[in-house]
Amino acid sequence: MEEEKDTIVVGSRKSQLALIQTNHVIKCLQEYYPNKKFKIVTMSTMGDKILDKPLPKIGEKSLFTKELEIALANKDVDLVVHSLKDLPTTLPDGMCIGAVLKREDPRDSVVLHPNMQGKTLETLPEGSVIGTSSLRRTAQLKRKYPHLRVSDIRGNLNTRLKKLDTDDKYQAIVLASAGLIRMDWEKRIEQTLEADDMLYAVGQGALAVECGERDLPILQLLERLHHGPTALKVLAERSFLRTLGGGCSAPVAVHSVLRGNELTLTGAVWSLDGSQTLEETQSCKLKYCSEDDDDGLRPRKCPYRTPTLYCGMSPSNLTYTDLDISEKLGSDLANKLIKLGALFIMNEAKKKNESVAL
Ligand code: DPM
Repeated sequence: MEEEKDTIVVGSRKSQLALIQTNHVIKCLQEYYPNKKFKIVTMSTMGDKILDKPLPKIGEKSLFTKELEIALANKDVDLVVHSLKDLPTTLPDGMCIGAVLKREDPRDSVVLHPNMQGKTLETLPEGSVIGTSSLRRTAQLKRKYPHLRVSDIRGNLNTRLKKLDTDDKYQAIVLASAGLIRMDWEKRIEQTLEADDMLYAVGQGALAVECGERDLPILQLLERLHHGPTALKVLAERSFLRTLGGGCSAPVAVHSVLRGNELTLTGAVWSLDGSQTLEETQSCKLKYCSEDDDDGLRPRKCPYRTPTLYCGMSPSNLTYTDLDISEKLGSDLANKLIKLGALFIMNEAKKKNESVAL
C-alpha cells in the first residue's frame, strides 16, 4: 500500500499566468481537503525558452508540457496544471488528465493599441497589423478581414501586451479571453469574438490537471474538481482534433454548446491564407449529464470495464455512456470534414508552414 502523502507537490511553468492557474487549482483543492499541504515547484519549458520563432515552426508537439511531464514521470511532482489547449490529444504513456475544471470564457478577444480605442476588427484602418502567431487566428482573420495584415508576436501575455502598447508595430492583438480574465486584464478586452467572427482552439479556456494514470490517491483527489459539462464538451473537441490528426501545424477550430443534454459541436479547418475552408456542425444527446450538472454527478460506471482514457482524459466521475457519446460526436464530425477534403487542406497548410524559411 502506498502511503497517503500529506504534502502534494504541484509542478508549474514560471509565467505569471501559469502560476495564477496553478494557485487557482490549489485553492480549489484546499477547500475540499483542508488538511493537505501543497507545494509548488516551477520550471521552464521549451516554449518559454524559444522566443524568437513562431510557435508552429518549432515543431515540438508538447512544447509547453514536456519538462513538466518528465518531472511527473520521475515522481518529482504529483500533479501539473495546464491550459487544456496546450495539451496534445494523446499524452505520453502513463500520464492522464485527472480533472478538467469548469471552463472560463472560451472565446478569443481583441486588445487594441491605446490610440485605436473604440475600434473593432471591422473598423480598424486598412492595413492595420494584428499580432498573433496562431495559424488558426491568422487564417480566420485573413478570410474575414482582408483589409487587415497579420504579423507574428511571441512571448507570454505580459510581453505581448507590452509590445502592443510600446512597439507601435501592432494596432491590435488577438488573445484568448480566458488568459486575460485570469490575469485581471479584462478591462483591456475591447471586442469579444463570437462564433461568426472566430472559432476558438480545441480546449481553449479550460484548465486541466495532469497526473500519473495509475496514481489512484491523486486521481481520487482530483475527481472533486472535474466539471462534467466542460469535460464532455472538450472531449468532443479533442476527439475531433485527434481524428483530423492536427496539432497546431494547421488551422483547426471549434465551438461547442451544451443545452440541456444536447451537445452541439462545430468544427472547421482552413488553408493558411483562409481562402479554403470547411465547416460543419453536428449534435448528439447525452444520456446522464446536462448543462447544469456542476458536480455531484454520481459515478454510474460498469465495474467490469477496464479503465481507458478518453483523448488522454481519465473517465473520472463521468459515465462511460456519456464519454462514448461525446467522443463519437467529435470523430463523426471530423470524418464528415475528411470526406469533404479536410485532410487535403490541412496537408497543404502543413507543407507550406514547414517550407517557409525560419
Ligand atoms: C495554443 C495556441 C496558442 C497558445 C494556438 C491557438 C496561441 C498562440 C499565439 C495551442 N496555445 O490558439 O490557435 O497566439 O501565438 C495559450 C494561451 C492560453 C493557453 C494564450 C492565448 C490561455 C488561455 C487558455 C497559447 N495557451 O491563446 O491567448 O487557458 O485557453
